[in-house]
Amino acid sequence: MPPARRPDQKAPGTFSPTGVGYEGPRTGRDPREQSGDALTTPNGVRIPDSDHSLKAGPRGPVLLEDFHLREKIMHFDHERIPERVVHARGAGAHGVFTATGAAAKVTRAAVLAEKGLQTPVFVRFSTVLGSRGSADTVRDTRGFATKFYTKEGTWDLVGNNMPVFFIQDAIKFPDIIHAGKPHPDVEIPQAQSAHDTFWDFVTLHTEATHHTIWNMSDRGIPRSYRTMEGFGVHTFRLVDADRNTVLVKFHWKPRLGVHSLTWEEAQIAAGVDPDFHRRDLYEAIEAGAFPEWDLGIQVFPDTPEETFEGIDLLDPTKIVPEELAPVQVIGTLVLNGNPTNFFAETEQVAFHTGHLVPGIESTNDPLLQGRNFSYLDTQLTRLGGPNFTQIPINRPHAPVNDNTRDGFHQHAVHTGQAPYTPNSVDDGAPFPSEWADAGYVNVPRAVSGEVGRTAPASFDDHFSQAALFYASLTSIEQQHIADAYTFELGKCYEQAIKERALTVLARIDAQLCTTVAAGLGLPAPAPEVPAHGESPALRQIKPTPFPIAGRKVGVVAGPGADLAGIGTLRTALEAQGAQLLVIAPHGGQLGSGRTVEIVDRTFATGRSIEFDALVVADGAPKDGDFRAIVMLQEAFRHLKAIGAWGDGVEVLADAGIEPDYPGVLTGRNANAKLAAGLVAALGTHRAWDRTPLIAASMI
Ligand code: HDE
Repeated sequence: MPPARRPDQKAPGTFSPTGVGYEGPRTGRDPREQSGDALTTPNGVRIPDSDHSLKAGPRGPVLLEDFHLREKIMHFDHERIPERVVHARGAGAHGVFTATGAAAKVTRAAVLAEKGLQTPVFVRFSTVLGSRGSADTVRDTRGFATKFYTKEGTWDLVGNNMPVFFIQDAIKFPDIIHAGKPHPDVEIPQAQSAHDTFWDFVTLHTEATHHTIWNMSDRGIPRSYRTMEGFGVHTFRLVDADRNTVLVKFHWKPRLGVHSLTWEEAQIAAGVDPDFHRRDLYEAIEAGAFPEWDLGIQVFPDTPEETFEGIDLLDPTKIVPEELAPVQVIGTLVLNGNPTNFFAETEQVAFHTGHLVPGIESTNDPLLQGRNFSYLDTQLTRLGGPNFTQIPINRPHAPVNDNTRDGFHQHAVHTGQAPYTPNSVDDGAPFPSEWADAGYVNVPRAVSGEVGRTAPASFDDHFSQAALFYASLTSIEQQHIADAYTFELGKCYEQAIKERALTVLARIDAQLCTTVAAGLGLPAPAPEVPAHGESPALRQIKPTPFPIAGRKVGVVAGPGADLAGIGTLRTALEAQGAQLLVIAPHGGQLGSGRTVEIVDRTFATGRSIEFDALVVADGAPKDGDFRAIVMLQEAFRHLKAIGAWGDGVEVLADAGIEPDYPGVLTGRNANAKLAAGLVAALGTHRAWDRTPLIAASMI
């Protein structure tokens, strides 16, 4: 028996660069950060010249004894670490999570239960398939991973922007990812699902059907990270102080609403601005338009069957419609800080589904159980060893006294002699906690069953919820899905894969199958759609207007433009947190004296994809510059609000846009009425009633 704890007992101190109680990279000062004015070597030796290598005479040769040259190049040679095997492309932000206290009924986790408690967080958004340098706006699932630095240890909620996954068992993860990644012989295509191997797999392995239709929907091409929902996907178990349990699903609901790009916009952005989402997040935070989400839970009784209304809660290919189990808000996330250094924070952050705090537990979802293994394992290769929790962005904000020792990149200088328990040498420290303070103490549950590579029978239903999803959407969203399947399957070469994909669509919706078959020039198989419900909550297009903070309006102007009118519009938009950018034929400024407008974009640097609305100013050039015309036509085709005042309507006419078309706002002056119309139009995201016009014309 180790000796009892003495009142003066101290645990062996854990030294780390910032030590226990570290408050995060934005507030803490790491003594090992760069300091002093002088340029030095990594060892702190001041150097007079880092521009020329040490040579025998000005024409060389370079001498081997130039240790500064070798040190500098050696470090550079090793600047890269392996990119994430999935979710390599991402963007991160700091923020704060505030609990409403509503979760106190179901969990003892302070981060969720303690009313008003503020917990620092770091969030990383990502695509899945592309490499680190790939474009943001490709059609793909998006990662939505949140690290909560709670006072009870770190909790990671590693979710996606879609509530279901391609597979029901972690053992299939390498298969789906190998199928989705570029073909191994040529490494083409980058960051795309529109190729044979992806469609080969998802049509053979039909449990992928539900996730695949989410990818083919507008959710696969978000407008912004700020306008994405997030989902924990799996069912988790929450435990209260009396050890009562419930099962829950986590939802992040964006305050700005859920919005997407159009497919053409996404494709243009991938070329014109591959950093579209990364830039949007950064700029919104810099502008003070802090993105916000409510965190909600769907709560289910923790029954032995682990089902709710017949839906298997352990099947990650299934949702529980919000109409059956409403999402109850338990807190709010605000992202209010950009990273200081991309590599140190966004690249090195390491999430893990097994990072759970007291009051939040895993379930037997076989996908989650596999993830609980994978996320630790992957960091060994990616971050070079087992000490990655000592990297600043990964450090817990709770005291750490873990008895782990040594290993690659060990930063701690541990004191004491007995990193084991029980011990008497260090007087027994550190000490195990009581249940009330501790994590990883599962509520007792009976487990039994025959060993076997099996799955529940309910996991065989692969189509009913894909059918439910499609049936729940508006006709505009449904058309986008048909367009996406037609495009993606049209990019496949193997006829057999296209035909097999149609047999899958025949089990989702007859009209969808017929439309895609027509696009591919193939016969549509007979429909076999299973019984399914509907969940209108899944729609993105909703009648209620959304806040417009962070939206951008471009005003096409020129040397003779009505600058006072531009000022009026800017004031109205900025009052709502939106931004006005002036677009002109050349850079510099417009006007003179006290009435001056700085040109934000020129006809050369501006493209329609950057703007949520375009307005032509009175006095804008009427020279038919094709770049201005293309910009307006694209925005019009993408259902964006279009406006003009004064003789700006002539420029619209050159682009084939008439004042009476839906979503077109014109007026004699840039007055309050035009501004209010613009604000209202931005709040609906797009002029959806223009859809039939666009479908019928080739503008
Ligand atoms: Fe991941 N996933 N995943 N995943 N995942 C990774 O971990 C894995 C799954 C998700 O911004 C990797 O640190 C397996 C579902 C996000 O750093 C890796 C399985 C969901 C991120 C890994 C899944 C996710 C990852 C790669 C099947 C949504 C990015 C680098 C059992 C709920 C986190 C890393 C970040 C990253 C494995 C399935 C979300 C290899 C084995 C389901 C958001 O560990």
